[in-house]
Amino acid sequence: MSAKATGVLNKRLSGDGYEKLLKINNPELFEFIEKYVELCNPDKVFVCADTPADINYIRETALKNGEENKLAMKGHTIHFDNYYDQGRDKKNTGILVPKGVNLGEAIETRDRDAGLKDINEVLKGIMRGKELYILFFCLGPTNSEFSLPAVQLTDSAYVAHSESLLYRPGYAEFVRQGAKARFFKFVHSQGELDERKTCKNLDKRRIFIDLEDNLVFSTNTQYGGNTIGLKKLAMRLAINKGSKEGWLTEHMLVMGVHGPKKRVTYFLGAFPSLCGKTSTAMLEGETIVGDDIAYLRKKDGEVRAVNVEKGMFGIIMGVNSKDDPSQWKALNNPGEVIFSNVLVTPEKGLHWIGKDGEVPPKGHNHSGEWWTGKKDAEGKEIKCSHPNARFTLSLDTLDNLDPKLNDPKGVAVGGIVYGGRDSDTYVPVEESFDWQHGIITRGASLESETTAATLGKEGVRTFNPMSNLDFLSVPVGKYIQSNLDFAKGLKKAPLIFSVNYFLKDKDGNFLNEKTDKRVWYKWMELRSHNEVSAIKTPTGLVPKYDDLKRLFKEVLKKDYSREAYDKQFTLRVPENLAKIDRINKIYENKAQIPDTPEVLFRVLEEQKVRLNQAKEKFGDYITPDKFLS
Ligand code: SPV
Ligand code: MN
Repeated sequence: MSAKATGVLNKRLSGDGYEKLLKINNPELFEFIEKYVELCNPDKVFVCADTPADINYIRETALKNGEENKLAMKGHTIHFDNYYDQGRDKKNTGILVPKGVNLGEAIETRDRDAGLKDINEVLKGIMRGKELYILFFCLGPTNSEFSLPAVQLTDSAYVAHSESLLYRPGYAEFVRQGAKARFFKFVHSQGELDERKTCKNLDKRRIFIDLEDNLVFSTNTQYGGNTIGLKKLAMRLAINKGSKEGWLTEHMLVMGVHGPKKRVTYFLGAFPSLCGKTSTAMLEGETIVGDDIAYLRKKDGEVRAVNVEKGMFGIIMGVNSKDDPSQWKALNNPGEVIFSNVLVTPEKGLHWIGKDGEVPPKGHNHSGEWWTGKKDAEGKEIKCSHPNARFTLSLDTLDNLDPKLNDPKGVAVGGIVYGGRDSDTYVPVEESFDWQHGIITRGASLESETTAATLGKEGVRTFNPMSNLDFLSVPVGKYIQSNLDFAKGLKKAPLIFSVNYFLKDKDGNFLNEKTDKRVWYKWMELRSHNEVSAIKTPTGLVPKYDDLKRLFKEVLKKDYSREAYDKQFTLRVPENLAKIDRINKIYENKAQIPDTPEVLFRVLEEQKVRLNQAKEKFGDYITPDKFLS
């Protein structure tokens, strides 16, 4: 390391911070830290070496500085983000691209030189009067081919505390790897705070991703999706790295689905935010490995996957004792949980949209003091909690945790599931014909009606390939090609399915109950072992009525009627054709997506031909029995 770096850091690090850093022999790390300590100019710098005392310091500081407050239940704390900082800020998030690089307009970018100049201005002196926390983590299990070391600089004890729950500690890994370590870097500052300890200067909100330097900047925001570097910010760096090295970073849950004779088959699931991803990962009777982000690698002809994280930053809206028993238990017992943007009652209890019981008439929430009927500056009624309100906990507090969470080899993947908020097109569960058909007609064609997880209007159907569009750092076409190529050399590719939890009838009523999905996963598990047959339709392979009837009885103790099956599994030809037209148009737009693989158009065209043939024979709406040969 340079003499200058050691000199500056020796002077500026508090307590034994400098000694802790010296144990890591990595000049790049020192130079990085020195540069941003000098630029951001904090009053104090704390180095976290992952000891219980260090973690406790972060936890206590978040309380002391008011970013979190204690609740009645032991270990529970509450944090608020600014009223207008409640979701991922897509508008102010951009990949910094050097001149001449074209990622396509589907991906938000900024000119790299201009972006770096701008962010350096914003960061100048931003931590004056504050403490900077330096933290080390490992993305993926430690001691594994999947492990990626990462360092976070932040002036938010809340962000640091959240990360200590969500990620595996990495200080020891940095010490072990020394100068060899290639790591991701994150610099975050919440900027000035108001009296409620929420961000004041939202106009200076920036989330800039510099792929050249494996570095992400985030300023003047607190919402976890914008600030927790190792979450969605690291995804952009990992997608770029994996695309060069032949592995994938996906916005996917990882779960163990429990089949007959104690067999466990691992499934991955990609869903846009607020579309049932966490509730799927937490499905009753199954076990959770992860609920948000997975790395996928090929090993000995198999797809193996790990959860990048070890905790959960889950949506709390709708969590209730009946539908989500494991989450309910974790959120209603003593233990370390950070709640954000929910209602705190005068007794320091909690309430949120969809929780059991009555909504208390008053308390305080993300809007400050709150009462029933309160309206915001735009005249919109403020609910007791924000729809994107969250809870943060370590997965080991859950009673349904899968034992393979930290397995350095990851889990073997039997199936991949794609799902979105789709009220009128796809049937509740369907298998694709093969990997290519699945990647193209499920993953690459994924659409979803927008939700509160990102800022902006809700309920608009949007294109979201693999539910990963917000996090892509390579052109969409290239990313799809990497997904297509990933099956090369596999002994048996995982099966690819679509699910749709949001299908409605013509009157706008949901056709399924929340718990029905338990049956879909059991069916998929059996399919992945070839233990049930299926009906071939123009769009894929759908379950047979008798198999579902048996599974509904076994899993849910419910009688499943033929009428319900017919309604749910009717092939909706016009809606499917309209979807293909929409998707084709998106991929044909070269300004948006410059490099769509030709095979995508071919596979969609073949599906269109099959749909039109079926339409000629059976009409617009076709029950599955028509396809039984
Ligand atoms: C999501 O919105 O997909 C989340 C939460 O998982 S965030 O951290 O905001 O990305
Ligand atoms: Mn997510």
